[in-house]
Amino acid sequence: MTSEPPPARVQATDAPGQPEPTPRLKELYRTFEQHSLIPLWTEIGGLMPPQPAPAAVPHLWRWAELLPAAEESGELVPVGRGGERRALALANPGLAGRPFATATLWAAIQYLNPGENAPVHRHSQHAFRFVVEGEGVWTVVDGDPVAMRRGDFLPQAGWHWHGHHNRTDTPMAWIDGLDIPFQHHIDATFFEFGPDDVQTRATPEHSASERLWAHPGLRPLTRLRPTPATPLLAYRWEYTDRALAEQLALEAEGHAVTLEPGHAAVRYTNPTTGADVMPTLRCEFHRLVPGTRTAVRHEVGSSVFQVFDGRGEVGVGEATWTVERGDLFVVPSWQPLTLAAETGLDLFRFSDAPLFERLHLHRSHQEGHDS
Ligand code: GTQ
Ligand code: FE2
Repeated sequence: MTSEPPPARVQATDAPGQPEPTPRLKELYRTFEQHSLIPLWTEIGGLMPPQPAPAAVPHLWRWAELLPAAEESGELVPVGRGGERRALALANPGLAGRPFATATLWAAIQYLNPGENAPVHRHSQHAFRFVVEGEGVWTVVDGDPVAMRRGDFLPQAGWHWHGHHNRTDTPMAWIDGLDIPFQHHIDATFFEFGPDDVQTRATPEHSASERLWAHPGLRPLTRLRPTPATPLLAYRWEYTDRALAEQLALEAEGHAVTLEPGHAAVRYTNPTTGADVMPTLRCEFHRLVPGTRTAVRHEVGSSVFQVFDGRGEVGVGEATWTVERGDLFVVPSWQPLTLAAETGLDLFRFSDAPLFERLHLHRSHQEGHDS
């Protein structure tokens, strides 16, 4: 699923079982081209590989390089109507210069200077923000201002108006995740400009969405109908951190509650369904205790990880990297993944898994097990 030009036609003699490249056959191939026809027999290896063969490659972007690039953009590039956002997309080197982290996922670092506003717009793409450091920006979703701080996860489902404003005297950076490449490839994209300024400059501690929805196990009787995306606009670090700490504490007390020994994990969910926060994006948080190494896993679909805290070693496909706070890496489809914690290691993860599950295309494999 990329928009690259098609590869040059394989010559008749390149693939096994091909006919002799006689002048007559060459003439036939020219006829195919003239009539916009392509034979399956020259294409089948690329189109129907025995297992996923993603064009996207395993890749790491270091926070120590991303943040200065965003800061310099903050000095040189204004933010406003048209360009919409001062966001730098992670462009997978396997994806032909497109601003796509994987075949389906967009990941970017976004940056706002003190007093700046990112104008209001809405789009069919599902989005979220995740904050690895800093605070001071409010993202205003359908008029509801939502504070952004370290560790917070802020989903923004498609077709809701949103703008961002920095109300403090320090710049702020965060990461955006969206399903832009997916919606681009399937031609499902809609976009609309809103007012040039943000809808409100209010800076409440808690958004209306949190006041209505952020009470575990409790649901307003006026909101019993399931919605395809979460109505809760902020999942605060305080709760994520506590949920992970309690899993590990329970494990230490002998309860089998972790994903594997020393590996606690939670998924952000839609409180109206218990399913993923948005129809196209799965978002999770993982915590490894020092010295933990995960089993090697393969999964259909792709993921982006950001290191929230700690140091560790990551293996994706053939690549291994030492990672630290803020670093981002991608796991293309079916590439083996293993995570090893040097110190305690906290990782935010997002993926396109809901698409594959919905279409019954999901598969995973853990080396040593089947699932
Ligand atoms: O903040 O609204 O990184 O619309 C890409 C597209 C951020 C946003 C991105 C967007 C936004
Ligand atoms: Fe947006």
